[in-house]
Amino acid sequence: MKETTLGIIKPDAVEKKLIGKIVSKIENCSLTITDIKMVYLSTNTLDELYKEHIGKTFLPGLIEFMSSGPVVLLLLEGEDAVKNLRSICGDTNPEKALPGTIRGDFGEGLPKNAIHASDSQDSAKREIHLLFPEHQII
Ligand code: 3AN
Repeated sequence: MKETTLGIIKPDAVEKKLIGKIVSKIENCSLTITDIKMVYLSTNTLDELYKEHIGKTFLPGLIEFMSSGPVVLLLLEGEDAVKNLRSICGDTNPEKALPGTIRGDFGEGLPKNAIHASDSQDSAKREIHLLFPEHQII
């Protein structure tokens, strides 16, 4: 089924000039970029983005890292886009991610794992609403 999903190239990968290589991997797995922008995410926006992780010990460090530099937001479309993007990202933990995946090739550890990918259609809808408000149907 054709879906839309969201990817975020994280500050570690932006700093290491990996945007091009990551975008290439994404485009090579049949996902189409329908919008892209570089932004700084505020702690307020990150609180909302990561609200499912409230109470987890890693959340403050994750928010500090995600607000430490620019990120690249990717709006992506394609067949089974959510699953497809998660699969090219690889395991959350770069040490467990397979070679060839974005996290396997470019992740440093946690939370510096190069990319965020929505984990379901519902999450994608919520995250796109938050980060690409200009795409809402009015
Ligand atoms: P995923 O991003 O693969 O869906 P989640 O939702 O479990 O994984 O975690 C969200 C983000 O939180 C991860 N991308 C990672 O940056 C960070 N994270 C997850 N587990 C840890 C951990 N144990 N220590 C530090 N950061 C973590």
